[in-house]
Amino acid sequence: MLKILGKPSSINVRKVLWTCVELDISHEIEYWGSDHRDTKVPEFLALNPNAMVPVIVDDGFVLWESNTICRYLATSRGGTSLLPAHPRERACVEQWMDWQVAELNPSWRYPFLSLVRGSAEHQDPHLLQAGIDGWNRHMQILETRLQTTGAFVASEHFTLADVVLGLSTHRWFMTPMERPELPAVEAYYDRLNERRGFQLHGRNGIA
Ligand SMILES: N[C@@H](CCC(=O)N[C@@H](CS)C(=O)NCC(=O)O)C(=O)O
Repeated sequence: MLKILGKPSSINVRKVLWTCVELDISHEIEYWGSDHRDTKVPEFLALNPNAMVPVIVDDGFVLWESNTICRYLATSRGGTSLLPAHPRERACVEQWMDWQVAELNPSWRYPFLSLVRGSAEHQDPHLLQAGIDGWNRHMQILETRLQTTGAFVASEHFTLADVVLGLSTHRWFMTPMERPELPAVEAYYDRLNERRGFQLHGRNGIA
């Protein structure tokens, strides 16, 4: 059975858990990460030298990096609706997944650590405001995209891009800060709530 090492409170682990629901993949969770087992021990570092969750072990095959894991699960379990086979359709899904990890994710770091985690090192008001403005600017890019597709991020169909960006959208709504009105993002957030995986691992009260 697929083993997932991580904790359900981690946004990156939740990408994998939601993907498992979409693909109906049986799995077990081994609890690792802060508040659980320390990832900086040799046993874990042998699996992921970055000491981060999630990691999966699939019949002896070890993999880390949440977006890569989601893509692997889709390709190994026939999930072509989540990750299309057509090169251009697939590239579009991957583009938005990469945008999430490379652009959107770094933009929320300061405000998230400050306002949700209450980190003492992230309480400078100017840096906080700059962080909020940057995060909101990135969400405006998502708004414009969703206005174009009218439904989901890559196309009118739900894909892996919506797993990673749905969780990011949830974090944006859950963080206590000033947000611009983004009607297409709001409608998207409600549309995602029709999916069981999002109800279980996304919009469940955890930022
Ligand atoms: N780029 C990695 C980032 C993973 C990551 O940041 N994981 C965090 C939890 S969300 C972590 O392992 N933190 C250390 C810990 O919890 O011990 C991925 O997407 O898988």
